[in-house]
Amino acid sequence: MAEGAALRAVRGCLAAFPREARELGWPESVPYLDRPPSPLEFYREWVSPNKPCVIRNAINHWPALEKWTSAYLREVVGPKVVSVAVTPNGYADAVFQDRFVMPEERQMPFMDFLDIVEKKVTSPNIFYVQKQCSNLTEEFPELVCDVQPDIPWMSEALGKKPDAVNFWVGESAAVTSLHKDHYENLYCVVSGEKYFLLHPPSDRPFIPYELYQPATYHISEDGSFEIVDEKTAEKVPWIPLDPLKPDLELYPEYAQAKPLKCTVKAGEMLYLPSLWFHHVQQSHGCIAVNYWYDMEYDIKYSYYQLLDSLTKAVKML
Ligand SMILES: O=C(O)CCC(=O)C(=O)O
Repeated sequence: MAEGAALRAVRGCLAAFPREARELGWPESVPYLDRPPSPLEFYREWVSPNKPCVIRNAINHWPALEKWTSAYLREVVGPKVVSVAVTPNGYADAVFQDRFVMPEERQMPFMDFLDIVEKKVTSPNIFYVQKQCSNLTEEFPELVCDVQPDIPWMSEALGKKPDAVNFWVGESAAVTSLHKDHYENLYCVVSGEKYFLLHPPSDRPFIPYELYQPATYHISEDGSFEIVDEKTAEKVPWIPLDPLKPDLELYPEYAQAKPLKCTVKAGEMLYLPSLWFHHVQQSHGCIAVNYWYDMEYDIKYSYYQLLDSLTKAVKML
């Protein structure tokens, strides 16, 4: 076969693969479970087939659901200085002006952050408690007793404890741009709502990735933001596309991708499987805790790597 024909054949396979995978295995919408599963059931039905679901009645017993009012949070962690991501536009860790731009990580008393979220103080900027290195246990240990250190049926199913337990509190304008990671993610909403847009890993051929110079927002004396390059850091592969208003002229393949959308309400938990692309928004002041369990680097991971490499290779030609 001539090289051109071989390339067309590979392109055709890559274009057909997401649809075939969807027909074989992915749901049209994210299913709900009415109770937490047994470890075996969870592994068999959801983790192993890499399928998302929303689980109800799994965290009803958490004191956090009742306790985490503004008054309680102010009393318990109010004066404490914590890390808050600040951006001019709500996008922390996202592509902007041809850079991968990270937020200013501002150290501020948690109650000053709450004043901004509750609009007692006005700010033109967008604030999000979203530091992901297990910030619940590292920065908010006072709150750990109101949730669980891990999710027992998940820890048993996977035979390990979570790598990180993260605490998220944000303004409605704070957006997490489309990305994927290597965690089996149990995402629990304590108050408010989270809005997820998801793509299965098999949609990779339709999702653009580019390499970007990393940079960070720095606030200037006059309060405006400048974007400062992290000159010594390596380029970061990231998705430039906004799935809420995709530029289909630039990224025509994305027209064929079919995102799943789901709302996770207070008291519910989303199982967001490893390698799934996700874009996340929230209702104003939403509070959430999530558990990141490292994925198994098994054959599923290898197949994804192959799909990723083939997608990149055909783009180079
Ligand atoms: O809640 C968010 O804003 C983002 C969560 C997320 O991306 C993650 O846990 O991987």
